[in-house]
Amino acid sequence: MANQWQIKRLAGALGAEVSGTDLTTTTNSDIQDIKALLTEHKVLFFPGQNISPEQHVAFGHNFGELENHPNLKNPFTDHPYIFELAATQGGVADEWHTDITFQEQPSIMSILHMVKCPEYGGDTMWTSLEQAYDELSKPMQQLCEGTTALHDAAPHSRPEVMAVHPVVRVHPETGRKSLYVNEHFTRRIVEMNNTESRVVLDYLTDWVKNPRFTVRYHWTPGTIAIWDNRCTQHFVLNDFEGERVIQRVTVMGDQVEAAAQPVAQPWVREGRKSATSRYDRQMRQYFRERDQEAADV
Ligand SMILES: O=C(O)CCC(=O)C(=O)O
Repeated sequence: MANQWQIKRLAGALGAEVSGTDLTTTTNSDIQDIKALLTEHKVLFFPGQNISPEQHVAFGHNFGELENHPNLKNPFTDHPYIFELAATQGGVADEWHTDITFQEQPSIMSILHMVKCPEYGGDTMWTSLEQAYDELSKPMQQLCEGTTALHDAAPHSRPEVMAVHPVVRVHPETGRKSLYVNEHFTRRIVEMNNTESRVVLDYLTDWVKNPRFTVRYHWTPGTIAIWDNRCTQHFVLNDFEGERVIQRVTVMGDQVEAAAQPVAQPWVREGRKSATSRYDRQMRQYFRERDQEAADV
């Protein structure tokens, strides 16, 4: 790398802080360096940037096409490519998640600008889904690789917006495998019955929170964070008082590549409807719509 930036690793699993940069004046070669660093560290922090919303969006365009949030509205900033979370509006993402996995093509990366920081608290944590996968036992890895999972946008009051993704995805650049289920958006392992799915999903979504897989970042105003959304989850600590405002630019997604094909057909509940079959009905709806779309083509 030709740049004289200082790179400081922040944890064993992922995360590095980069200083000596100005993200408003990046060259093509700087962008290549940032991409390489992101592949290596999965989440990068650039303190002291203070860029305007327009400069933030212009920086984001270097990495691909941008998308606005499909479901949520901004409290303050009216810009088509900026998604804003403000604490006064209840915008605290304190459940572990990979962004917008309820879409067929979830975003590949996000660029966050910390605009207004609380005096204390409000740190964000990220976890490495590659390490989470690597440290599963072989039988558990095999079980996960042969399955897919249903995700939905219920946290945004839109449970009808759904996608099915492999439980283990492959990173298109590195070939590494990630455990791709999260407690915020993942509802059901498609090939298992509801009881089995609940136990396995609870286990996996808990497993990814293992502190050994994580990094925790304490913000200062003006810091930019960039993360690879294909192999990480994140979580905000809801332990602050006062205002916390962040703005996000989101780079559009790619098709999620499976580590293996599912070992079975979707598990469909036979017999009478039951109060316990909420996600069975949701799955049926998803597959009915998908089959209908295929028939219409
Ligand atoms: O507020 C943060 O630190 C993270 C925001 C977040 O969870 C998101 O942009 O998806």
